[in-house]
Amino acid sequence: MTRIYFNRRSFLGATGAMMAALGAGIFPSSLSAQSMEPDTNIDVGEGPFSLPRLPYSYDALEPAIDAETMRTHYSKHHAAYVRNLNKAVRDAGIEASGDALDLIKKIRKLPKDAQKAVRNNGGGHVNHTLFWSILSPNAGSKPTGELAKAIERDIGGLDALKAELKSAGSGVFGSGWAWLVVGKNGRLAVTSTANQDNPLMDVSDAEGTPILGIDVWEHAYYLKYKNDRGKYLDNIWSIISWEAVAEHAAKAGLKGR
Ligand code: MN3
Repeated sequence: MTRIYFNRRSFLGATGAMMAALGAGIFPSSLSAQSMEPDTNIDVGEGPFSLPRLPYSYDALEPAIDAETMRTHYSKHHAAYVRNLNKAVRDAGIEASGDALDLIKKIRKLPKDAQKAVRNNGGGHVNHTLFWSILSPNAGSKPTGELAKAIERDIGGLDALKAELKSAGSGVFGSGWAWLVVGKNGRLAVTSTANQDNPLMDVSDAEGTPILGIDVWEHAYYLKYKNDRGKYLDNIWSIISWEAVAEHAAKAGLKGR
């Protein structure tokens, strides 16, 4: 089978210029890592997928998330998902662009023996790419505009949203994610998934397009919070970039009133 690998070199130039134009520290508002500048200092093996550069330093999200957690989470965990995803498509001879989101939407169509690896590692890659993009040391305190109106309309306000996401995150037994999604009806909803599942996966029970995801794997909080997942879920609001969430919401088709 022919393998088509994304040519990293060809987009480094264009993406570098784009990132420079956007200014450091701003993620393009796409779930696709393909449009982001790759971190070439961390080896993720041969293949179409690259690790998107973290747009802030490891200590930038202190005190909500400590530097050591960020370093390990990004350079070890996320990098391993990308490395293992590259290996999975290499081993199975899967044709893939550098867009992991495309791949995880059609897991059922992949060779049987590759499905589990793509589900776990493709999900891990997509989920963490979204996660880094909605965190910011310069986070605003509140959603504004259409997003704020939709949170009021569909969830009952910001406090209700925080409570629902905390409940969803606390309710995940073991590892997983709590999500704010835009449903097919253009409205907001809170949901959760186990492991590295993403609501956009064809194999997921959850539905919708994630615009805010909170990692509730122990590796996301254990060094600082130990077993207190609830405290981590309370503190994360200080570093949520509502601007980034609003950009994701617009792309996901959030309907205004
Ligand atoms: Mn994680």
